[in-house]
Amino acid sequence: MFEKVLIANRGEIALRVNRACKEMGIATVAIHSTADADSMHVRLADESVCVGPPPASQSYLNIPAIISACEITGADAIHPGYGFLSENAHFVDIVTAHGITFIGPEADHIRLMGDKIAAKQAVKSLGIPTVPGSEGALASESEAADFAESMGYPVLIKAAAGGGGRGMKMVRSPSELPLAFSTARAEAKAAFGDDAVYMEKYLERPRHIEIQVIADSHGKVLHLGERDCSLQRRHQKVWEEAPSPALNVEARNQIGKTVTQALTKLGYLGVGTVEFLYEQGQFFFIEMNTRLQVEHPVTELVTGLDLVREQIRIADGSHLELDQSDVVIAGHSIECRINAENAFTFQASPGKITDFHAPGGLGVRMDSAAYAGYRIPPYYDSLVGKLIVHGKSRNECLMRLRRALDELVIGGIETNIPLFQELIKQPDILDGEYNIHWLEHYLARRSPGAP
Ligand code: MV4
Repeated sequence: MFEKVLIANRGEIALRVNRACKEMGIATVAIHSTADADSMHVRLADESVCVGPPPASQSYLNIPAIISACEITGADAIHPGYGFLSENAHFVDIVTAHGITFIGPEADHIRLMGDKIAAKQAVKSLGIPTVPGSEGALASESEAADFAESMGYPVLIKAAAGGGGRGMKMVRSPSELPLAFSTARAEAKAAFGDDAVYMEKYLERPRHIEIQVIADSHGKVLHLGERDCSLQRRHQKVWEEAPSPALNVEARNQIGKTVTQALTKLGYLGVGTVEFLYEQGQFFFIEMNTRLQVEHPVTELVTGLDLVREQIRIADGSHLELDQSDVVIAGHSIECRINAENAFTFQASPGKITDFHAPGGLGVRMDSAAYAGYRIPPYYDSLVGKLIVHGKSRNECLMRLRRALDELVIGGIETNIPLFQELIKQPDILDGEYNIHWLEHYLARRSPGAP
């Protein structure tokens, strides 16, 4: 087993990885920017190395500095967390070339899934259902028009190098197509340096359902059920739950089997998430994420598995110790992403946290690097913590979440806690009746500027 792991991240996920390492008897190295010298992730790790100034491009994305930190401290593996370098195939190549283990998928699989056109073609050929659309990149506006005509409007133009909602253009009618096509191309070129775009039938009211997978280096691939991440604002997830209120055991087992068979054929390694749109009982692949995700705790709470420990064991060549029949989805879990932002305008609210109390009790987990006196720097994302709750039933989970939200204290900054206190009263939320547009629709109707 690794003796020392360098955690190439910050905030709550750096603490999450540190916890798994400590439980496994592995020493840890934190990296940090000059803005994060007083951070909890630095205090809790065994050692720390400053890798650069506040901008992430010069610190948490600074590959030479991070490799140097590994060599100085003698770390034998790197855990990238999520974001930053977690899906950077070039980084994986460099780490590997230095004789350091990257705790994550192989570079080739990261590269494949980063190209949304190649990813879709690959998973389709492996039997995963995809959204009807162009087979590859659109060669011209007239080809785009022909495709849209044959599928029927509305259609969506997506960037091959995009993902996560970046570089999408919806087209409702033939007259909108020429401008949408040229704008999508130009924006893709400007944002990603690659103007390749593809087209899909636009699904009007789907849910976002993603399947968690885990694969060892001995060919065993398991699925750990799904997460419903339909409640999003501007492509940022706000509330995630497992299992999805929309799936039954048969639907879960069927899509899970399709996904594990495909990823077995692909030879996938590590944890991953296969994202689908789900509409009228059908799944349509959209993207695959080759990293540990922010919302992984809801899967941990319903399966009882430690996903980070499993990532580390898999990277070390260990066998997954369970079979698919041992994976049992027990009870229900919901995660609320607590952000430092105004609950009505969503304007970021960095600054000093004066009071901090994390809720506790049975079935309540708070993953956060915050503490009273901590100053949230303005350079990074606004996530202050994740409140994750488990219950035997969805109803028990909701009751516990309501209680935990009332117990949570974060003073000195603005947070979106009031939004969750509102959401948990909405009949559609209580009934699990929502799709990817529910939250934006709800927010647009909310009394502006309230309270
Ligand atoms: C779609 C879609 C409708 N039809 N594709 C947005 C992010 C990216 N991962 C895929 N996205 C979408 N792709 C087809 N063919 C609607 C969305 C979408 C969305 C998806 C998941 C969660 C929230 C969303 C919000 C708006 C649009």
